Amino acid sequence: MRYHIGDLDQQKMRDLYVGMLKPRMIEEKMLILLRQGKISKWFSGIGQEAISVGVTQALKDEEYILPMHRNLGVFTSRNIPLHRLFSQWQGKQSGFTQGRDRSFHFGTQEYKIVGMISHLGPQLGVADGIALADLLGRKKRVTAVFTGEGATSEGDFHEALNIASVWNLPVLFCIENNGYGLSTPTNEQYNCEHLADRAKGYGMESRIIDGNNILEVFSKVDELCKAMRKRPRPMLLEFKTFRMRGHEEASGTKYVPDKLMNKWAKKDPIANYETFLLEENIISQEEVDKLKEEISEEINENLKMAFDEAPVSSNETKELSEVYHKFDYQHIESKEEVNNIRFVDAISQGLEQSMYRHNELIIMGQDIADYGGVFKITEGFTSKFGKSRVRNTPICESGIVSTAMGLSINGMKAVVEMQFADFVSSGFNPIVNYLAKVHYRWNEKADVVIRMPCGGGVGAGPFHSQTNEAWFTKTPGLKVVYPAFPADAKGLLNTAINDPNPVLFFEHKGLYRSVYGDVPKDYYTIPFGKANLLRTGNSITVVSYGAGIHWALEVLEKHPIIDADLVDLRTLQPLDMDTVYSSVKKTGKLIILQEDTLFGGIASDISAMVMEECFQYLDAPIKRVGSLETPVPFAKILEENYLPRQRFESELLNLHAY
Ligand SMILES: Cc1ncc(C[n+]2csc(CCOP(=O)(O)OP(=O)(O)O)c2C)c(N)n1
Ligand SMILES: [Mg+2]
Repeated sequence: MRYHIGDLDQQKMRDLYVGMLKPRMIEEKMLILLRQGKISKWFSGIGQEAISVGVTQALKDEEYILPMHRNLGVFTSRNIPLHRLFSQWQGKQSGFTQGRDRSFHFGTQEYKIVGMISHLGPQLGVADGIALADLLGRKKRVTAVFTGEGATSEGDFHEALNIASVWNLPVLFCIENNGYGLSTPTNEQYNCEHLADRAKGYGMESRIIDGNNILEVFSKVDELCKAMRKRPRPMLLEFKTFRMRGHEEASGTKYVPDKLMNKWAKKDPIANYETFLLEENIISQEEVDKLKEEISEEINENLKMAFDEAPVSSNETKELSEVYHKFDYQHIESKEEVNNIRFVDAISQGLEQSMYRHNELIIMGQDIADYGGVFKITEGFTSKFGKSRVRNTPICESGIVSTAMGLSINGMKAVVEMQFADFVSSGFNPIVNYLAKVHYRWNEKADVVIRMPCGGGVGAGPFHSQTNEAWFTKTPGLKVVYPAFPADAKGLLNTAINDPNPVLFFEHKGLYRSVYGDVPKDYYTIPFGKANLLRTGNSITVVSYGAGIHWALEVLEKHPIIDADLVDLRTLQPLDMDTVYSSVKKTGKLIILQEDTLFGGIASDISAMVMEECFQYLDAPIKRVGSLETPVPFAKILEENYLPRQRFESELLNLHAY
């Protein structure tokens, strides 16, 4: 291996050596502990240390770095006390996830490290968001993110690079090409010579770097970072390296040809560099021995601390209370002056007033800038807030949701407009796995609202009509809001934007231009988790939300004989069951109407909870009404039969007569 010293001083060269030595020695210790059954899974980065260490040392402390599962050198280079890492791996309290997630699956604002989720790819989009926040704040910083060559096959890789290029974000995309993704060799993973060649397709620069040569890694990355801080732009780096151990320790390396293993063993980044430093008299053998002794002592002392720490205890109240970030709801009362406006105008107003209120709020979505969005909710916004805050995005839901996550990590707020709620399936992974779980895992907030124009009755067929709230009410960590009236829509949207938790905000398209209401002109908020009793009666409780509320109102008006409580849930998570329970205790009968197909929807859960809580008050079986168990059909006659409007009327009459 050839080393070019360039203008590096001797101290820096020693720092790079120590930087690599530490993760190597920790790993060697871990391999022993693994064999003794004292730690669980281990993903080895042996042989790849030069990349983690070289990149991290080229960054400034205040610059974010997003490592993967083989980047122990990132964590040690940021000088995290080792006992905290060891406690993390043992699932103990002073680890970064308090036993809630394993290995390298954590982040820490203290050390500006944002760890991975298992799904690999979303990490790249998160880096985009962090870099966007820096760029908008004129911070002149670089964000570095790692990926293996295997994960470059994920759509998230493509989306993140494309976004970074279109928006000129200072992200250093670091591919560690180590020959394998689990057992899959590179020739079964991609079909181009170098992954770096892909940069051209995205319109960005790239470099190929010898990932086993620490001086090359550090010098090149250092130079590129300096250039990117001056002139922000993304950069794709392909580090050529090799995975010297199994995917994880238990899985072995049987499928790796010996020849390959032997070839790369000769390129060991630490052994070669140590020889070089000794030969050049930059370090002496005594110093090497002493360094190893010191590191070994540090490891042993810190290991003892971690082993001495008691196992985590399980406290149900604590676990449940840390799924969501604490939100101090501030009630802002609505003033008296109102305008009679449409549902769609109320949302637009709430969004606009929130933009004035929160300078750190960014809106992202397809065609939302000058075009104003397909429903014209952000029409005129660019002239008020500029295109850097009202951002047209490429068509890449997953990448943009991840970008929103990154904005939040770096101190901003984001609203993402799904063009249609149906398309959220393309951004599903980061929502349910990243945003939803990040607070529980490592105490980080996901200050993101996802606006969901949803619902049927508009003759739009299977892919522009769904009301898919059940996909999200299932997932702890998300809040789900579903207003039925303009005034609620505005107040709840304002609250959603104030709330630092991820909120799915459902807006029924059928209500957009058909429902009017008196909406207070000024800014105000409405609390989550408070249902609205729209009508009061004594004989039946009707529970619904969204368009279902309007259908229920119609039917109840048609049948004045039915003396019903009508409960508009308004938010599905949190869910105001107290209002439902007290109504059912009064009426003794419950019918729940949801627009979505019935199976697995919120109506089923409400029904089950009422059965558990109010069994002795019930005078009739609880009735659930929903759409037919089919996709949403296009033709009017089919859709009318699909939707539960008519069935609701007959079921309500049945229940009334019971
Ligand atoms: C979405 C998803 N698919 C599959 C996996 C299982 N998996 C975890 S790591 C990995 C291999 C990754 O290979 P690469 O990106 O090259 O990184 P390396 O492990 O080589 O560092 C696989 C298949 C996963 N975690 N997430
Ligand atoms: Mg790999």
